[in-house]
Amino acid sequence: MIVRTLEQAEQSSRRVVTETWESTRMLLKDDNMGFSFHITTIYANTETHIWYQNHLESVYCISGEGEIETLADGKIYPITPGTLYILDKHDEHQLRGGATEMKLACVFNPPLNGKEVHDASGVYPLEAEKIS
Ligand code: 9YT
Repeated sequence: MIVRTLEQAEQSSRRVVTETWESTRMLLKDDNMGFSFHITTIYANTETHIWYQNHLESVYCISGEGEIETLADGKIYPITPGTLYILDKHDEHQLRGGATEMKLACVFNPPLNGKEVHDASGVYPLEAEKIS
């Protein structure tokens, strides 16, 4: 069995920080579970263009508020605590942090290696560098 705490993981290279979000990757490909699990913070009043062409992702909102817009149809969905959104069609989207930062629990299939950040198209590469 594997046991990790968010507090420990945040103090290690599992914490990846960008301009609009940060994410602590608590469970990764190396753990051989077939998925990865992350606790992500979307900073308040931000917008991030995301398009996981190589991954499926489910996202559960623990706290805070924001919204997601799916670009294919222009639909906007509010995100509040208790909301789960499921990107089952590799949906290209804009993720917006609201007045308060959002804490999200995220699951990726296939699992991330550890160091992924979005490229100019909002994509994560299929194989990124592992955390050290
Ligand atoms: C919700 C979302 O996709 N945010 C971007 C970061 C991502 N959750 C990650 O890499 O952990």
